[in-house]
Amino acid sequence: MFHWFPENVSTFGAEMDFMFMVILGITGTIFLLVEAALVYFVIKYRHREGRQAVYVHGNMKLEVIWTAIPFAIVVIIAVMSMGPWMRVRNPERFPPAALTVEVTAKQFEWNVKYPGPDNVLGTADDFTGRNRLTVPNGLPVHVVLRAEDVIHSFFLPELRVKQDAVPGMAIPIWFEATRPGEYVIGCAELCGLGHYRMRGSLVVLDGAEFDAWNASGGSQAGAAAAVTEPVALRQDDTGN
Ligand SMILES: [Cu+2]
Repeated sequence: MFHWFPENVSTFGAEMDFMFMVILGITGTIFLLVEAALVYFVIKYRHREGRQAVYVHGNMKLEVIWTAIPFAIVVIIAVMSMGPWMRVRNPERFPPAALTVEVTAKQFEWNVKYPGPDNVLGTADDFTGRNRLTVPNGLPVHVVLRAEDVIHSFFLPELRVKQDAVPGMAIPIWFEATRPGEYVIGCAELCGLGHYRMRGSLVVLDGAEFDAWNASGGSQAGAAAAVTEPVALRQDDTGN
């Protein structure tokens, strides 16, 4: 097994990785076969004095075969992906949220709006944070993804989450972390000159630790708080 992925700390990460390996196995095998055939034919049919080219009009049988096989492969991949895709991407099948936050991408930062101790977004105890998303471990978290300016892509490599943030849209996603720790938030869509520094941290806290953090309005964000201290809720950030 290859170890080119970051450690998986997502409940659905193993399914994602499995599908990735299945598709890579199929496409990788076909790639090797095609390249081998290419090299073979380049050598076998290389120029030789006196050899005439042969005119081939087509071969119905071959064409049917090389259309039917890829079609079957694509259908198999689609059927295999359907379950994981629906579980991860269909809002109607999201597990009930323990926490729902709004993440708004803009050049070049991630702004997070938390519901606060009452766990309801859009109330007086909401608070915000910048470039830092703090969530509880082992509980489903919903994120409503927005963008202020251009298309960004919200990427949590360790959680196997990647979703475009599109201006004018509120896109729901979810994930559930399986281990406390600090992970990466990256922007996976070239969004301007500062794209490379559009990074943040996903902080996964144990239940009690998260509750304390949440009850204090995000003020105990830990040692890294100096960099990404929650800022006072600004009216223009909320869009309402
Ligand atoms: Cu971006």
